Amino acid sequence: GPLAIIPDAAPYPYSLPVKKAALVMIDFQRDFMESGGFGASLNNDVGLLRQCLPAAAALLAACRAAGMAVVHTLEAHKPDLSDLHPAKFTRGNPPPGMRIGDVLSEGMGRILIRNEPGNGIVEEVAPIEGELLLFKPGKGAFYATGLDEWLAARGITHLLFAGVTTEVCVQTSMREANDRGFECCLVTDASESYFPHFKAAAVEMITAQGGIVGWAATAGQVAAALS
Ligand code: TIU
Repeated sequence: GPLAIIPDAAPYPYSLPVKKAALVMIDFQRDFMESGGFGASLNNDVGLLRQCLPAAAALLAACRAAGMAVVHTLEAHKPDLSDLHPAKFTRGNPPPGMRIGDVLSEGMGRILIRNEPGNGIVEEVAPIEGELLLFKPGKGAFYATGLDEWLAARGITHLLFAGVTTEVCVQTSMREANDRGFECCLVTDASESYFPHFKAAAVEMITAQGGIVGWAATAGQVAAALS
């Protein structure tokens, strides 16, 4: 199959066998990215996160055009909370009304619950027919999702990562993938954090030491390699 090369990837050129690759879009959900959502209710600036949407949409379009597999994840729990550990439920001592499963608002519904309005993917990067949509109860995309079996069944060896937030769910997922033997590349401008210095540090620690977790490149560099 075709081999795309990203010569300017950090820390050195990244080779992407297009038919053995998937784009993993992490948690582009209204909960984290829209005003009135869960992230905003925790005093985070969702405008910062939204800065990655143009690059994320361009990346998604380029990968679709190349015929690459696409996976979307949502941080989401079952309505009965049976997949929610007490450690996650109680972390941070959230007051009643602000806990996972509570109703945040009429518009957003229950916090981090599958299929609630706030748990939908923002329209700029919404999934289309034929793409995998995965609910994930943890921060990493491999924990309790079946993602590794899905990728193995398709012979996928290379993963491009985009999404929010860079240092939490994106980095955790990329580290999980790296330990499972995938060649991973973070698409830096298609990922954002509520804390710019955390994003910068995450990119730096992923690519340090010869790419100890993987590579980093921009959406434009990926699109150029795929065109
Ligand atoms: N998707 C994801 O990163 N979930 C988080 O909880 N991130 C935070 O940065 N809090």
